[in-house]
Amino acid sequence: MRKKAIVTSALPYANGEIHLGHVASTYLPADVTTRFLKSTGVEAYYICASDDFGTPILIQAEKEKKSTQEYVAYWNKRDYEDFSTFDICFDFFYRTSSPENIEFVRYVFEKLRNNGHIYESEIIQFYCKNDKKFLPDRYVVGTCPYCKAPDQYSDLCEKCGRVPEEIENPKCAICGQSPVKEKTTHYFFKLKNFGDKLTKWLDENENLQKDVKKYVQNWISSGLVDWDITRDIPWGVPIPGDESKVFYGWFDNHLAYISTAVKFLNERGINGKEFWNSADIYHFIGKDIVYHHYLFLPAMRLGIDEEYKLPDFIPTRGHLTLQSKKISKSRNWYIGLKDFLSYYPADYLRYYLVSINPYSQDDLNFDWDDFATRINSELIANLGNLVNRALGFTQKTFSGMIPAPDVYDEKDKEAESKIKGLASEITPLMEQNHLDRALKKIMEFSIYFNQYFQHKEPWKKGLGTNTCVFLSVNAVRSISVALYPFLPQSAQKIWTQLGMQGKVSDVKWEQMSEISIRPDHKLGQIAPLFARVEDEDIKKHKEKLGSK
Ligand code: B3M
Ligand code: ZN
Repeated sequence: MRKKAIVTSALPYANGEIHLGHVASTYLPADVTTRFLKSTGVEAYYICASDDFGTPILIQAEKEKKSTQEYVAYWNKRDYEDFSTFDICFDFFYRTSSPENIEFVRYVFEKLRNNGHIYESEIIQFYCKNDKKFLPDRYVVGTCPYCKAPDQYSDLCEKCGRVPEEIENPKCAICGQSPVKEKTTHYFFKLKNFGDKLTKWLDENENLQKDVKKYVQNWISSGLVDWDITRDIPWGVPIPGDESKVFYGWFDNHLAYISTAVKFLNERGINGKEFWNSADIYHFIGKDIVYHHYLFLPAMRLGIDEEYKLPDFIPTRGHLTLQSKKISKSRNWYIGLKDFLSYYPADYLRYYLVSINPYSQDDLNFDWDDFATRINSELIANLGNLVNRALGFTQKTFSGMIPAPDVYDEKDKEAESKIKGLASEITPLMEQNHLDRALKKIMEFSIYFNQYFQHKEPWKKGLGTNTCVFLSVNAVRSISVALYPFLPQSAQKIWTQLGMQGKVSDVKWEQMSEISIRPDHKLGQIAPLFARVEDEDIKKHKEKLGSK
């Protein structure tokens, strides 16, 4: 691992509100990882932007009779607010329609063209005579030529994850009529040029998930198709020399990872390009955009002579289902992030979504009852209980002053070694992206100390009481440090209740394994950390789903 890192999450389309499906697979894991990296002393920056271009946005802005600029500005602001409420802490959140990105995209295009990776070709495009428009991408629906799934957009099959070369049985998405075909000149990116280099990159990069690699390699060996990067629409990055046309959104959006990071860094007096090339690059994504991030993105970076290095990590996770059904906005089968956070604290959702989210392609399921059970029986009955018990007992019995420990018996020695070993137990899991397992370890640590406290029976005030209190309070401190990347607000509350100075976010990760609360330290003000999730409320939330 390098001492610098740039972390990105798939850029949200500036086209509708952020819901639980978005945050589970990309934003939350990326936020936890960045907080972790920072606390280990890595100079890490979490960079994101709204994805402003593309046909769906143009269609929606037209429907709402707004200018595209106005439309995307609204969602850029709203997304950022919602993310902030969820404690997703970007170092910089910008937009793909920024002047910096537009300039960079055009620069990359020119360089690719000079390097011989671009050619022009006259193609036949769907055209709707009724709407008098060319119909790229989402303007056309039809059957996927590969897996035969019906009702797929012409730019991505949601069933098999491939980008169809030509959709079957096409219909205009605006009016439903069958389109005709018209000639137009487009630019193509020679993806075919990159098969061998991509294979080599995939083979050599040990950090990429094996199962994802495997199916990407299958795509490569079954033959890559050159990529049409032009759109005959008025909303996008204008193509140099042919300004009536724009680039396809997937040509420009991932370049905003670079242009946004570089702008941010340069403005802080850091050389953005140098930083990028000496940092670990992480792109967190959901599995529906593997094709774009494992083929288009690296091929384009290879095509500009790796002027900006390829990603080191592309953590890829599955989709969230809701009550075991596919999320759908039109059927009101979704939960907006903003709504959710008006019912429960951010940390409840962070806890739940990390817990159910393995580092794999498996889909994960949000279930209201399971959410309630986990919050009540894990977060509250285990962790909240330990904090309250250890600190409450110290408050009551020692007026909040930590007593000096007496001699250690076997149990105490074991407890002490649990604290000292905590960091080395969790760190590898964090580094390997197994955030769910790392969180589970913290919860096991808390279970252990609940049992330890129970076993020592300090309320009997016998010999060993002081040691029990001393170690238990230090264990609570360890939990606060370890929990910080996952539940930043709760971690800080614990920190403050412990009477510690400053912010837990400034404490180094490794220090979770120190026993640094000394005798005579005074605790802060104690209060319950969490409130129960009530059954009646859960019932109401469930009833809301699917109703209009
Ligand atoms: N805007 C969102 C998606 O397809 C898309 C991601 C862009 S990442 C460069 O999930
Ligand atoms: Zn039409």
